[in-house]
Amino acid sequence: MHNPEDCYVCLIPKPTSVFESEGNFSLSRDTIIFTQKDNRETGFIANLLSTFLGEVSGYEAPVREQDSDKKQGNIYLSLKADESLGEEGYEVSITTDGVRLHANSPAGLFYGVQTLRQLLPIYSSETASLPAVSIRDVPRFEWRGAMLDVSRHFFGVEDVKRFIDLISHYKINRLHLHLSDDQGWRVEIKSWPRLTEVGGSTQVGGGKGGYFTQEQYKEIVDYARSRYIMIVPEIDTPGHTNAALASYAELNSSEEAPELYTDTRVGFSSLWINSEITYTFLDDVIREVAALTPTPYIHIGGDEARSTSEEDYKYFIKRIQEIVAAHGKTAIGWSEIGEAELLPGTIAQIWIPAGFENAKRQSAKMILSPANKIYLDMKYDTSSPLGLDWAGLVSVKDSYDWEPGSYMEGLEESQILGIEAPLWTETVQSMKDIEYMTFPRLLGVAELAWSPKGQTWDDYRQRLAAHGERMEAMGINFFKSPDVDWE
Ligand code: IFG
Repeated sequence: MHNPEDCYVCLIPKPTSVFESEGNFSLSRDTIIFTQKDNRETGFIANLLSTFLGEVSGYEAPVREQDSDKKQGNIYLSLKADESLGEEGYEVSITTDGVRLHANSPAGLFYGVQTLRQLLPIYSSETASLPAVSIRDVPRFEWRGAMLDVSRHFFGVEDVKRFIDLISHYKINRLHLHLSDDQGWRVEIKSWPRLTEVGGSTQVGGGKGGYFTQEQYKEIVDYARSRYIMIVPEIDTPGHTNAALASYAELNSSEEAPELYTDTRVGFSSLWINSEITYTFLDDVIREVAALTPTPYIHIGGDEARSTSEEDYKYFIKRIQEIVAAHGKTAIGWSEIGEAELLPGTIAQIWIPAGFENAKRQSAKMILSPANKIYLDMKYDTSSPLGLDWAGLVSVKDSYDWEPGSYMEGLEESQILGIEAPLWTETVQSMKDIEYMTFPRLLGVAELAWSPKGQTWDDYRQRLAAHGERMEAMGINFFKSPDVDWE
């Protein structure tokens, strides 16, 4: 059993700096949380902290608005902070008589509260307390992402919200939703209703599939935003499009709609590159998705377009970037888009080497998702009951023990926005399956994305060992990897 008092040694992601001092701050019925006046965001965050305190002390500290700095309580959330903390950093000081959390923005306060949560005991106790430490914490990368493929197997709003809650505990700030593929179209497009009526009606294995209505999609976006997670919608093109092609005959050069597809091959589908209806279709889709997603990015896929000629692919990628820009968004695409001319600002998500050199030559910003390191659908080992292994087996150690800043040959760290761990769901059918493949590998991704360069596997694996109990307490169905001496 890990001694909760020492929990500052088990924080994940590891903070920039931690200074321990004597004693601790005991929670009591007198504990009061003070927050900013008239600020809905900090009010939400203060209430989240109150909930976390309630989980371990049995009573939820009241939240009051700070009407002056005179000493009135013992937990303070303040938006007055050192500018060197940037947009997402925070400082927290815990002493025997109180907690002071400072950040320049609500996001920083949110991350500070997640750290406080990990400093609290795992289980409730009358003598719940926080260790006296002072922490200064600033993220290394701005893009700290996870991806959930809701196309191969569909996952509803409640599963996505749980996934958002769980990844938010580790300061992940991007959730890329893979909303369309050969096997399913998962977001309602009002101008092309058959995309979901037909294209959303099945999934891998032939099950009933499903889709998000626009209301449900907006509910997910709002839920993520209140946890400082940006939703990044992906409409995969020009390949991985069988669900759309099966929904509208006119989208096909043969003028015939193919059958719905419920197996797991890739690379056999392509939009009709040389027909204007394709661009009218995409303009409608991107207009509606952009209107539903108040975040700067739209992911257009671009991967495995094996049924699109090289010339058609380059022409297509140029046009779809123009459509995305016309709707005021920045395009993101998988590695291969580097083979086409990229608009300034377009981001390449590197999963395999294809396209990387040309994307680098065009000075594109990159998100690193190396399949042999952080594809969460890769088996942990030969005994994994789920997952694939085309990129190799990816143990907990493999997914942690690499250095993003120097992983890609000749890529400057300044060109790297950050990293993102995709979970493809060909073999993943339930929330329990999602948790099994995602945890604990995502904790290592979160640390690589947030913590200062130079952490070591030996130090991390000890902190991770203490998190087994914490993940169990959260009901997470995580893989008890033999790489870790779980406590
Ligand atoms: N590659 C495909 C995914 C998925 C994956 C499974 C990318 C960008 C293999 N494209 O990864 O659709 O099938 O590991």
